[in-house]
Amino acid sequence: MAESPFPYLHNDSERVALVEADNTYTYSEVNSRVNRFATGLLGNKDDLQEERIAFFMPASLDYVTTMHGVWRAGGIAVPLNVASAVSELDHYLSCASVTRMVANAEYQESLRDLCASLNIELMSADEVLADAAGPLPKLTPERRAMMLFTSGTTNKPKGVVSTHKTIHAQITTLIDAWEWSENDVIPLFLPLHHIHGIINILSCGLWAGATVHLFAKFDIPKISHQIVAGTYNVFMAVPTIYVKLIQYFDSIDPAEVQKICDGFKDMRLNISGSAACPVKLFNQWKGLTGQVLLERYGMTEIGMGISNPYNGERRAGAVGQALPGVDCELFDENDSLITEEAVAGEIRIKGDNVFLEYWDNATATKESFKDSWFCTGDVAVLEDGYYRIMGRSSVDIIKSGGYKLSALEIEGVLLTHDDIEEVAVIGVEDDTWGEAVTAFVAVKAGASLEYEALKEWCDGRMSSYKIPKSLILIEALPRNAMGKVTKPVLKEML
Ligand code: MCA
Ligand code: AMP
Repeated sequence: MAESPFPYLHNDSERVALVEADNTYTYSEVNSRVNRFATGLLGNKDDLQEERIAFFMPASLDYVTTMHGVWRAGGIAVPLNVASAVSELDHYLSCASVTRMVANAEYQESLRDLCASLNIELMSADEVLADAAGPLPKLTPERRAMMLFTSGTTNKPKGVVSTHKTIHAQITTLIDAWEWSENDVIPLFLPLHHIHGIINILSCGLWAGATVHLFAKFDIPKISHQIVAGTYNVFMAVPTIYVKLIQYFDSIDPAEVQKICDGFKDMRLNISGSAACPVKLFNQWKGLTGQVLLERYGMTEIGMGISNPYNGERRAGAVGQALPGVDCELFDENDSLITEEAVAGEIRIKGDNVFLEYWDNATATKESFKDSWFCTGDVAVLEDGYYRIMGRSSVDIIKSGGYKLSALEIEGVLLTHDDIEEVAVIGVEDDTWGEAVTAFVAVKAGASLEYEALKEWCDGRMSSYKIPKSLILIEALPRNAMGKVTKPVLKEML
């Protein structure tokens, strides 16, 4: 048996844990595969001692096996974005000093050179599996368990490290708050290198003994088909997904739309998060499906912090109250606690749900805490007992379709283009993406640049969702007296 500090996977049973295409896997099948995988990873060691093991695969039995296998063997799981460009992967792998990488056969060829150059052993999940499960290490809750990469305001993404205690706190608060049970069936189509997919859906589902349907991507027709069949009772997504569903409804037969909406109507819960849910979208969804979206607020460093109530009023445009076990307060720019309602301040969070550290970056870790409060950089007000998010303190963070992007990271890549003299990237309000990445570019003397050519150039140099959605040519960037680009002026220009 595994000596895991927490029962991440529900007790061994014949209940279905995962559905992947036409295959179903019970909890006992998944558990025994995880134990064999952990045993294989260990080889002749008795504990991986926080070795960083990366994995590069879409939602699948192999993904779950790898994540839990690394945990049970005492390693740190480093799930990677399968849409990453090679240069981005290079950064993640080097930053985390990854030693082994598990990847599907289809990805291995494209990863081989990079892994060789970084001295990383590349293998498939099947190659790791031992014939039988052996003894596994006894782990304490304080052990580091997972590293996720997040874009901060600085230019390269940082590794956010959580311990088993962090993950336990992040899961259990949601199990209670959203009343997860083993009767739940949920589709999982979000990427599995972020909290939303990993904790809120996959880990909560598997902790509760629910069934999780795995999709490699957000495949609207396939998922709609299951919704019509009444397969799911819980649905969690980013606002862009609800927008895309509504756009899809406009493109199909109204009778079919009615069937899909009826499928949603019968669910016990629809959740929106990772980015602001516009009130218009909240109302549209309610009109179409009768579902009152439960909006919640979270961050890679804290898991979920604030949530509208499961039972009780779910307020449009608000994110609700602090979750049980999470301390949440607003602070002004002098670091003073705000005690009155309707005064905006930065959200700061304390609790077991808060991450341990940025990997190998003590300075960034120290700077992100004040008096042991984690400073989120998000600004909110408390109105009539409900938090409402007002925005972010940094213009250099963009939220596009639920992904947090660093404007500085994108600018850094664009500046390597031969024809670009200077560039500023901002997020512009957008009905589908929430914010759309927009690049203001001044070209070098005598040079010219077309959007399509720039987009093509970006392909392979950054993940596709970071590629600017539009290009605005400008003589010179507006700067303040200190020479710093004034991004608010660029926003005003639009
Ligand atoms: C895809 N594209 C995007 C995005 N996604 N462009 C901007 N922003 C995006 N987010 C572009 C592609 O580059 C491509 O462009 C075109 O759209 C179609 O790509 P495709 O992959 O087919 O799109 P999709 O499947 O419709 O993807 C949209 C999506 C996806 C499903 C909404 O972006 C997504 O899964 N977002 C969720 C991310 C997430 O889980 N975030 C949580 C992190 P072209 O055609 O030009 O090539 S935040 C978090 O975890 C915290 C803790 C929290 O609070 O939850
Ligand atoms: P990430 O660092 O990728 O986990 O993204 C976390 C960020 O997403 C937060 O700091 C917020 O800026 C944003 N976010 C998450 N949920 C919401 C929400 N419900 N409303 C507004 N912003 C949100």
